[in-house]
This record gives sequence, structure tokens and C-alpha cells, in this order.
Amino acid sequence: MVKLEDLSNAVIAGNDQKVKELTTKAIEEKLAPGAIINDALIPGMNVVGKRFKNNEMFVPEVLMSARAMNAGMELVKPLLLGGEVASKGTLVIGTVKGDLHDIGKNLVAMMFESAGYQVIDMGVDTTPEDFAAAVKRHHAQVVGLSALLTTTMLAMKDTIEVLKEEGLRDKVKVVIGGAPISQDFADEIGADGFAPDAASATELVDHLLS
Ligand code: B12
Repeated sequence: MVKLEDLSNAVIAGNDQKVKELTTKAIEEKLAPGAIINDALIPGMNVVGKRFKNNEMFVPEVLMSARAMNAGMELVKPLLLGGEVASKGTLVIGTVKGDLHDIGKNLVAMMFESAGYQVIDMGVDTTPEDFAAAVKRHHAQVVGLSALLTTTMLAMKDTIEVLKEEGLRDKVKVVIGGAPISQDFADEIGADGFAPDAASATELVDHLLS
């Protein structure tokens, strides 16, 4: 019998081969897909998020854990019948127009996915109009904007403006982040929140939606 704790530990260790092996066994043993996700894969990633926040793990290790978790998710996803795992909400995330940095954005996206959100990743260099269209199309509760350049920070303000013009601003929470971003900047442009790292980002959004 596969122990869910061993599967969690394989995620924490960033061992994608072990995660694949244990997830496959768990599926063969007819464990519920929801249990594999909620009681093994996500708890493993939650430990990683906490350790990252406390500087006990660093970016490359977090990415390995996220990749390992995704390897398990990919095996389980096809078995999920119509939303067995309740989604906490839909988040559209992307790096803003003119900006090609995506390492931090990807980390944040993976952390949201592992925290139980449905994540629509718009990639890099995303125009305000594309953000607005995705919010509308996916009925997103949250939009996350990432910028790493002082020259692209203002695209966040433009995105908020377009959300207003499209009548979407009061339907969606806007959270922002990236190395040059601060709480003061978030206040200045009228965002709902700022988080300095991936772990705080999920805490922030959990709080905003509660
Ligand atoms: C890697 C890197 C690159 C790579 C990007 C590769 C990639 N796929 O992302 C490459 C080589 C392509 C690159 C290009 C450039 N870069 Co560069 N780059 C960096 C570097 C070294 C690291 C960034 C990084 O990945 N950090 C690690 C991640 C994990 O951290 P993070 O992004 O901050 O994300 C965390 C938080 O900020 C937060 N977060 C991030 N996004 C979000 C979103 C939300 C919603 C929330 C809540 C939280 C959140 O959570 C994340 C996880 O904890 C930084 C230096 C630095 N110290 O930041 C320079 C840096 C950002 N780059 C810089 C520059 C100038 C450039 C270029 C203009 C260089 C050039 N002349 O061509 C180009 C710009 C290209 C473009 N149009 O975007 C400058 C920016 C200066 C400024 N003040 O504007 C920096 C600061 C380097 C420097 N000191 O000069 N770069």
C-alpha cells in the first residue's frame, strides 16, 4: 500500500520519478484521485511553500518540487470526474506588457495551482486588453500581475484602467508582485494587494476571497 506521506515527502524532495512511481501505484490501488491530490501532493507543496518563505529552501529546489508535484497532477488529472476537487477560485496570472521575466511568475502560478486554484497562465508580455479578455472569458475572481522592470511597472496601472473601462474592476481582485513592486505602489495604482513572494501570495488571495 502506498503511504500518502511518502508521496508528500517525494514532492518535498523534488523527486519527480518517485512522485510518478508512487502516484501510479496509488492509482492502481484505487485510491481516490481527490485524496492523492488533497492529502499528498498539495500538503507536500504546502511544506515547500513554508520552507521557501522561511529561507529553508531556495528557488531551484522549489521549482524541482513544483515540477514533481505537477508530474503527479498530470497522472491524476485525467481521472477527475467533473470537479471532484473543489477549486478555490480562478486566477488569471501573467507578466505585464513589455516584460519577459517569468521565473517568479511561474513560481507564483505553481503555488496557486498547488493551493487549489484554477490558474490561467497568460505567459509574458501580456497586454492590458488580453488580461481583461481572459478575466471575462474565465470569470476569474483574481488577476495576478508580475513585473520585474521599473519601466514595465506602469503597465500594471494601465491594466487596472482597462479592467475599469471594461466594467470588470469590481468583479476581480487585482494582486501584484515582482522585485520592484511595493505595498506603496500597490496602493498608488489601486491594486487590492501586493505580496513579496509566492507563499505570501496565496495567503494574500485566500484572505482577499474569504
Ligand atoms: C533572470 C533575469 C533575467 C532573465 C529572465 C529569464 C526569465 N525567463 O524570467 C533575462 C536574461 C531574459 C533578463 C532580461 C532582462 N533583464 Co533581467 N533579471 C533577471 C534577474 C537576474 C532575476 C529575476 C528572477 O527571476 N528572480 C527570481 C524570482 C523567483 O524572483 P521574482 O521574479 O522577484 O519573483 C518573486 C517575487 O517578486 C514574487 N512575485 C513575482 N511575480 C509576482 C506576481 C504576483 C501576482 C505576486 C503576488 C507575487 C509575485 O514572487 C516570486 C517568487 O517568490 C533580475 C535580478 C533580480 N535580482 O531580480 C534581473 C533584472 C530584473 N533584469 C533587469 C534588466 C534591466 C533586464 C533587461 C532589460 C536587460 C537588457 N538590457 O536586455 C532584460 C529585459 C527583457 C524584458 N523585456 O523583460 C534589471 C531590472 C532593472 C530595473 N530596475 O528595471 C534586473 C533587476 C537586474 C539588474 N540589477 O539590473 N533578465
